[in-house]
Amino acid sequence: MSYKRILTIQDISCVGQCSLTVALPIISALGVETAVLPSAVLSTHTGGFSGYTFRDLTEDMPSISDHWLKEGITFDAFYTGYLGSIKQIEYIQEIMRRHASEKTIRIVDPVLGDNGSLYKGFNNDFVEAMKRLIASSDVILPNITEASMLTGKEYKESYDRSYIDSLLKELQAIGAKTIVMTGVSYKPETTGVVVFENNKYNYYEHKRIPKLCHGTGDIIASAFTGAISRGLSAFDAAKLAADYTLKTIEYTLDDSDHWYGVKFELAIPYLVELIAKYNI
Ligand code: PXL
Repeated sequence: MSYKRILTIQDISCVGQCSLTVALPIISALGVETAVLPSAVLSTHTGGFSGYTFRDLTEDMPSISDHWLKEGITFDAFYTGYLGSIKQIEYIQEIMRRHASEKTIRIVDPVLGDNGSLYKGFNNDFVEAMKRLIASSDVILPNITEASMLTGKEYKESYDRSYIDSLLKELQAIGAKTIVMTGVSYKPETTGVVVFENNKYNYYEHKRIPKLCHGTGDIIASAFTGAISRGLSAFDAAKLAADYTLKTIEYTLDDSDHWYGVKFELAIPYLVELIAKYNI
């Protein structure tokens, strides 16, 4: 059985069920060694808590990478999420060059915002820097808000296929290769994920639960990263990740106090069942 090691670069939100605290368990549960490079440490995520702390770890990155270089450490995949500074994005591009092998895939979740607005602390310069990271990646996983910010196109809540096609085209123009667009919903009862690869559009449509849940973007990107690292195609990895994410929301629905994240841990046995079906 092949065994892969990936590096994920995103923040530690100490409380809040997002970024590294979901990526590490989910990718590990899929049977992939998960090394981490924390971009920042926050007391909580920024989506609904106030007064959170924020320690930027940008300047730790070069020396961590220097040590890895001495040890000859490389990774089979990189997966970036929430990043702490523009300078950090430059360091990450260098890290991706230094610690790659020929087959390494670079997965970028361009974490910028949701529901039509940027997350707190991000601005236009940050969006521009994210575009540069996208140009040097193999797979990106934007939601519609992120796709609209990256392309400068209007954010729409209801849309048709031609709007999605125009976002995909513009993302390609900024250098995106495979695009996995999350939260694409053409009808009120369903949502799904678009996989645009080699100019081919595929859509996995599934039930939509009309509730906005924090952290689900990180959950779908983490499950996708683990599954593609195990050898699934981008479309199969996206399907597995979408099915798992839906289940994490279902486990959380009956608890209105649990507003800051989803109970993804309860659905880990289901995730393991999903990957086991592939016999890899
Ligand atoms: O889930 C994305 C995310 C990750 N990390 C931090 C965040 C958010 C979204 O709000 O605030 C710190």
